[in-house]
Amino acid sequence: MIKNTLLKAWIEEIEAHTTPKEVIIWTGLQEQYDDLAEEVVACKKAIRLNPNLRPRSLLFRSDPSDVARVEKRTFISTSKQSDAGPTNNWIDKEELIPLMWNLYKGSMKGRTMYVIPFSMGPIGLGMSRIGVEITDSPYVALNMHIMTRTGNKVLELIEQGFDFVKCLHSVGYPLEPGQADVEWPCAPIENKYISQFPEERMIWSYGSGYGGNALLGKKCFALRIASAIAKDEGWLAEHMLILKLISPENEVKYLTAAFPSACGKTNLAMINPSLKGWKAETLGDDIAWLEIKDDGLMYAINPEAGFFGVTSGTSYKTNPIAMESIQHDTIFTNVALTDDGDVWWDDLCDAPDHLIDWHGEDWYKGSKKRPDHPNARFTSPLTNCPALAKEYETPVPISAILFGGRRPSTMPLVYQSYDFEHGIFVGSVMGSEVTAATLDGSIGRVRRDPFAMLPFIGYNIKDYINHWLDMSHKTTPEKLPKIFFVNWFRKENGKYLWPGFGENSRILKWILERTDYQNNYLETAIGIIPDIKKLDMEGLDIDHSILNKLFEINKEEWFQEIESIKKYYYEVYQDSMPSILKEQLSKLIQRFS
Ligand code: SAT
Ligand code: MN
Repeated sequence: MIKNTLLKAWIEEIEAHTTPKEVIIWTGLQEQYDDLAEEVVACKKAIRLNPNLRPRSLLFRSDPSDVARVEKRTFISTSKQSDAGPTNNWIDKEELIPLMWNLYKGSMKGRTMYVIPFSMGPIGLGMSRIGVEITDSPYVALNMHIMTRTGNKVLELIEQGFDFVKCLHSVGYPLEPGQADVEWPCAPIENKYISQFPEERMIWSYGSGYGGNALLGKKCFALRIASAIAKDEGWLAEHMLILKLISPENEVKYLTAAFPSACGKTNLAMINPSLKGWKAETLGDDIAWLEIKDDGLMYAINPEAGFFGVTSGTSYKTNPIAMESIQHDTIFTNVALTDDGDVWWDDLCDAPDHLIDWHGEDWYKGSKKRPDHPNARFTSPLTNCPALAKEYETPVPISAILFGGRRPSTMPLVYQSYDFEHGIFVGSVMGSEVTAATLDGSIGRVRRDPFAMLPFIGYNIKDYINHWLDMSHKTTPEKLPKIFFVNWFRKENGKYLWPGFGENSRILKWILERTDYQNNYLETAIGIIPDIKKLDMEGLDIDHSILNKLFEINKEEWFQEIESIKKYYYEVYQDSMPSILKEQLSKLIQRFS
């Protein structure tokens, strides 16, 4: 029995309005998870994978229209549009609340309503925050169980009076009496709404059952709502991995990194260093909450309890640690099914002769169609990861923050910002280049994704930039993490110049040396780069001329980059560009003259 009057009243209100056939309070006990897994298999919403090959694991196949986050149906809803800013879709909350409330009317008819208390971050930790997700999707309940800490222990905190974020989710597919359910219920695109109400600290999601649209602890809470809370409370909610590095001398350092999608964030989170004697461990692959503590250092925790990773491109060659993390107790979505009841996806290994594709149809080798969806996913607990750092539930001090992007030209393999403010500038213009392969060598258009947060900042981006600046004033410069930009993707004649993956440890080593102010560096117009002669390239067969190209700072390219930045800044900020960006841009231009 729930005693907290706020929670009790909210559950009753939602039940009365959405009219589910029953209400289940999520206990977080493994037994409840196992029973629900049984149930979804029995009613053919999921397939149990071969327990000998993939113990306690499930495969779900989504509706073909419900395969990813839908940014154009994602809203920041406030009273004033200026609070959502130029980069968010905004709807006046006076308009959106009645509109969505109407959609929710009877929307859970014929379904079970799950009430899932969850904690983002270890239960009871000062940096953690609590939410309650009400959902009519068993897929969401199962995934939330893995991705967050759920159940009774969280409920106890709510009973003690802890605040919680109200997260309401419905797939938007009510069942009339006698109506058969479909494998993956969802609503048509024009009825999908992924709405954040930062003023109310509330999330309403309707019409989609997939990933970031439906697992409301993830992008909706831990990034959009949390970023708004963080601005008010003086911390940061960022789209960053957290990595621990251990030197041969057993010195431990931690860093975070933010990359736009498709830049190998999960691979870096699980890097296997090629440098002799170096070890890496992971603390998180997607989201970091950062806070400056009393000692003046910036600490990070991973608010999540699992990985929701893309399968495509994941293999023993590219990411053995991810492969080990999904051997058991994993939920797969939209991968292909093998004849022996295991999973398959693009790049995993040679395709077998026959598969069942993600639509549930026969697929034969040689077919032009892909059997898995490019955004197919695995959901697995952090504790599955063999390289999980033992301190993954403790805030860790961050020495370096990495930004990055896919830049075939212009950007060196690594550079360090001159100071934290310069680092904010670097974060504000990061992005990936969209180049046609034939145009290689010339500069493509850069799709900017500031701080890899473009779809995740829960408020006005101008305030976000200034909030980063405010953070830097909370401590002394030498205690702040040092900020770097990395680009593993520089090309010449269509070929990558740098091998990437485990070899990136060589660059990480330099980064850590720089956090100790070590002396192996050169100052350039764009920032600090390594003295190539002093980079640790032992055991890597790479030409000196290639290294020179990797670190080339081409004036022509940079003049174009500066023009592109000016244009981009104007598009976003118009005439109210944050002054820190204005200053940093003119400093960059000055350093080139
Ligand atoms: O679907 S999620 O938003 O959780 C994953 C992603 O798009 O990065
Ligand atoms: Mn992400």
